[in-house]
Amino acid sequence: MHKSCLILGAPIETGASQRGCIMGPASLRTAGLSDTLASLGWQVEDRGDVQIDAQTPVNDANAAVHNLAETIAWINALEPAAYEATRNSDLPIFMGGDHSMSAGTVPGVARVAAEEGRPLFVLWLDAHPDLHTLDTTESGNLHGTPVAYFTGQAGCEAYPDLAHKVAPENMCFIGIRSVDPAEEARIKQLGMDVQDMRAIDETGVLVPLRAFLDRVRAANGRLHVSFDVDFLDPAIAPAVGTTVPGGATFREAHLIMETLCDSGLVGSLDLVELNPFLDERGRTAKLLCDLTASLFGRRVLDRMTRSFG
Ligand code: Z70
Ligand code: MN
Ligand code: MN
Ligand code: MN
Repeated sequence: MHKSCLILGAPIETGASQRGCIMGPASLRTAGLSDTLASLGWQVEDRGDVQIDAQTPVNDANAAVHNLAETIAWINALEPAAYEATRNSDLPIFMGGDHSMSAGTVPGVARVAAEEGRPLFVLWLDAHPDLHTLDTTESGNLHGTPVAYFTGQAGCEAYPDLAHKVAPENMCFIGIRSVDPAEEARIKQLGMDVQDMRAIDETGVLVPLRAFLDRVRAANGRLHVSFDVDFLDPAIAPAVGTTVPGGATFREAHLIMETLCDSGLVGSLDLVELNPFLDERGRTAKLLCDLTASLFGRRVLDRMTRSFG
């Protein structure tokens, strides 16, 4: 039996500081994401882009917050879409769109996990922890808020009610190198597993990743991976509005995806923050496709072929 992958687009850009992420799903399609995964033996179906309903105007006490009504409409549309795609395929892909998308996709996946009676774990590959509440964000860019929302932090009440939270101790962040003071306070308060770039330089990516995967396996957990393009070094992935120097290398990123594949634990994937308006001849979109291929089983050499012993 071939494993199945449903693909959904979420052309949302109102959470980011710059426009352009609306073209993210189209760019990943042009780069050949579906065919790439099909060539690896997956049964792939692209269900097109999720649509949002009419928005109800809403104001937040924090005047910096902008595009809240549209973000709420996206959360309301994406939670059921992500739930259905996760129920109905082995490893759905949610193509953003900016990272506010995950305020909809992660709660949808959390509903599946709750129905299975399994805990949901989330691996957040990002330069940023996206841990602002609607009260603490200074930029008002709502792509900085999804983690605070889906872990149930006070200060996100203007967002839709949350039926299934992600436990803060079930998160792991890798690649972090831009943290605002309110986010750092939150990380300490919640005791979250945050691997900043210094930690990666000291141990390599596999030490914290394997420790996290062991925790997921021991708990019989479901694992969601949220991949922000700015996790990568801007030199290899220029198509992102918020470049931060010192990101993950090509080899670190592939090694993470290969290790995730080997674990057999990943049940859903976000690909977010791709801004094709800033890309160079499609190279960032192609790189995202190739990294996804590593997660879906592509190998330089099959390890069985290579070993002689
Ligand atoms: C900053 C803010 C952010 C993503 C940038 C940056 C947030 N902490 N998130 N790119 N994905 O504006 O709140
Ligand atoms: Mn992010
Ligand atoms: Mn980021
Ligand atoms: Mn508020």
